[in-house]
Parts: sequence; C-alpha cells; structure tokens
Amino acid sequence: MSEKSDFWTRVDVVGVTGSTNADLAEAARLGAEEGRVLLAEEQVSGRGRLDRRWESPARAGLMLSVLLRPTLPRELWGTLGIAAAVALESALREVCGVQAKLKWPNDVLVDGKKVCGILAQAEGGAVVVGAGLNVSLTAEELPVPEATSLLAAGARTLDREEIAAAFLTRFAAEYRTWQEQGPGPAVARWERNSDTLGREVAVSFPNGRNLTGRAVGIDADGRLRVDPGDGAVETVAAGDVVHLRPRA
Ligand code: BT5
Repeated sequence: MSEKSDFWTRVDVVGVTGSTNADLAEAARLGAEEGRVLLAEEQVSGRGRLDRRWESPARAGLMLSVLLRPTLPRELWGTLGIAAAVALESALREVCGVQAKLKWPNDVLVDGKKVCGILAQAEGGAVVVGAGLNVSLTAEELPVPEATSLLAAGARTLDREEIAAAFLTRFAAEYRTWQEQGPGPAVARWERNSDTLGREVAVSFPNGRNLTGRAVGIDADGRLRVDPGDGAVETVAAGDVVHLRPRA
C-alpha cells in the first residue's frame, strides 16, 4: 500500500474469503490487536446489516474491514460507522473527484444511489468496521437497481489500492478524533454531507413498525430524529430509511 497512516498495524489482502468482517470478528475473539486491516478481492458471503447480503463480483469492488478497540463507552461504538462514512466521502471527493452524499445510518450515495455500504459490529471487546465500495462494476454487474459504482459516476480513478489507502488514512484520523473528542465532530461532518436531513423519510424498524416524517437531525450518538408532523419528534436508533421526497 503506497500511502497509509501509521495507525494501521497490519494490512492483509486475501484473494477470496467469506466475509472480511467475519474474519476480523473471529480474530478479535482470539485477541487480535487494534489496527488490523483485511481486504478481499472477492467475498462469497459478504454481509450487510440484519443478515442481509453484500454482493460484488471479484476485483470490481473494494471490500475491507478494520479492527478497533475503542476506549469510549460501548453505547457510542455504533457511531464509528458514521466516522467511516465521513472518511469515505472525503476520500471519494479528493481522490476520485466524486461528490457523494450520506444516507442514514451508514450508506454513501452518488446521484441518489448506493455506492458504498458500511457495517460496524461489536465483537470480543472490539469493533469491526467493514466497507463495501462499488468501484468498477458495470451497469449489468450492479446487484440491485438502487446501486451505483464509481465507474458509473465517472470517477477520475478506479485504482482500488489508491482509494483504500486514502480511506484508511482518513479513517485513522477520524478515529483519533473520535477517541479524543467523542462522536461530535464526525456527526457534524456527517450532517454537512447528509442527503437524509430535511427530507421526508419512511423508517421501517427491525420489529416491523413504520414511521414517516421529516428527518430533522441526528443526535450526538448518531440516532436519527424524525418529526412525524405532530411535533412529537422520535429518535431512531436502528432502522431502514427510504428517502421519499427532497427537502421542500
Ligand atoms: C450494508 O448493509 O450496506 C453494509 C454492507 C457492508 C459490506 C462490507 S464488504 C466488507 C465487509 N465484509 C462484510 O461481510 N461486510 C462488509 P445494508 O444497509 O443492510 O445493505 C444491504 C443491502 O444493500 C442488500 O440487501 C442489497 O439490497 C444492497 N446491496 C447488496 N450488495 C450491494 C452492492 N454491491 N451495492 C449496493 N447495494 C448493495
């Protein structure tokens, strides 16, 4: 890797694996140190949230995970997904010339479509943060209609190593700030690049309940604040969001 921050202690690249998140979760259970990075050319059982799948043809996507051992309270760990999304937005803008927007909780969108999904999972006293980024997938290779790729977005580079290095450098810096100051700075950066805030959204909760309203903010621990219209703002910790209409 040409340029990476000193923070990362070990960077492994494998040809094929089930899931880089699952591999580092296992390493975390066995006591692996903070700062490990695992990249895969291909994943055969890539994971999304709630046991959904992440699908990408071999070598067309960037699939990587990192292992962190935060010292801040566990209830804040979920916001590391927000810190990762902010780091990726910056890497895409500066290295690829692509302007991305962030969708709550952890998606990165280009032109309203998902270019990257992020999954943060707590494991063995550690957090594994994984990112799947669609780099050179053609329109035919995109797994769902809501997906896009850096190729489709006209990125000025599709070099996965260069993009990975840029992301890792920025994420290490975000993580340092997060450890020193808490999630506030990452949350503020997320808000500035958000595509969710100000919109009418439909939220579906893991228990099947639904809520529609205006996304009015995100609180310091990363939860989305939704105003259903009667002024009784609800705070959403986990759920799926569909963007209904742009801000008025
Ligand atoms: C996510 O979940 O978006 C988190 C994805 C994290 C993937 C990375 S890859 C490296 C690391 N190792 C892993 O095993 N995982 C992480 P979620 O918000 O639940 O979105 C999943 C949904 O996104 C799926 O149900 C599909 O609808 C859609 N999807 C699947 N593959 C996609 C792709 N390549 N591009 C865009 N959307 C996709």
